[in-house]
Amino acid sequence: MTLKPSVKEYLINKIRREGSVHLSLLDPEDIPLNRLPKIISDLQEAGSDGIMVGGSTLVDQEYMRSFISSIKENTNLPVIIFPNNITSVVPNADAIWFMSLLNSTNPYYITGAQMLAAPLVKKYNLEAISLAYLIIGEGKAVAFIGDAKPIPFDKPEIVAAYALAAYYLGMHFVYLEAGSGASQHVPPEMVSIVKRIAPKVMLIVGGGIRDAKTASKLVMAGADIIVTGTIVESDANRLTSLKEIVKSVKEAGMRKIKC
Ligand code: 1GP
Repeated sequence: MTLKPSVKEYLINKIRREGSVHLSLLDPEDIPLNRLPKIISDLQEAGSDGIMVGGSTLVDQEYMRSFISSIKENTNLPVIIFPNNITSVVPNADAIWFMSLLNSTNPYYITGAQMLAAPLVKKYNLEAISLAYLIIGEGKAVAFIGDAKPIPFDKPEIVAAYALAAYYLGMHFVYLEAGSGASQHVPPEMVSIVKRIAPKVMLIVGGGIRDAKTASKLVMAGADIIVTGTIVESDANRLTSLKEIVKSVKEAGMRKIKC
C-alpha cells in the first residue's frame, strides 16, 4: 500500500521537483456556491497546484464547511484552510495553515487564536502546517483585522529578520502578504533579500499579483509558492490570466532549478 503524502510533503516535493508552486485562494465571502464548479474547473485546467480557502472577514463556520465540501466534490487538489480566526477551523479540509501573524500588535493573532484552535485541529485530525504570516506594504483588510503593523516595502531587512526568526522558531513556511487586491505586490527585491538571509525558508508570496511577468519575477527572486486570489475570483479572462500566471510560475521554477 502506498501512503498518500501529506499536503506539506506534496508542496515541498513539488517545489523540489518543479522549482515553484501555484496556489489559488478562494474567499467564501466573495463566491456563491453555484460559481464554484466553473472556477474549480478553470483553475485545474490552468494547472494550479492547490486551493487555499479563507478571507479576512469570514465568520460563518457552516458556510466555510459547505464551501469546502463543494470544492472537494469538484477536484482532488489539496484544500488548505487559510484561517482568519478560530471560526475558520472546519473538519473537511486536507490541511490548515497553522499560522501566526508575527507582525501583529495584538497577542491574540500571534498565539491566542492558535491556543483556542489547536484542540479543534486535533479533534478534526487536520494536518497543521506551521506558517509565519507577515503583512507588508498597504496590508489591506487583513492588516486592519489582524491589528498588524505592516512592514514598509522599502524595509526588506525587517522582513528578512522576521523570516529568520520564524525559521529559528521552527516555522519553515513564511508568507509575505501584501493584502488581497493590493495595488502593489511584494517587490521582487524584497523577496530576494529575504531568501538570501533566510535561504531555508519556504517563501510564499501573495497579494496584488495579477500578471505572468510579475509572478515570474517573484519566483526568480526566490518565491517558492505564488498565491493568487482576486484573479481566480474574477470572471473576466480568468482562465486565460490564470493559465499565463501558472505557466510563468512553472517556467520560472524550472529556470531557477537549473541555475
Ligand atoms: C491574499 O495573497 C492573497 O491573501 C491573494 O491576493 O487577491 O490580490 O491575489 P490577491
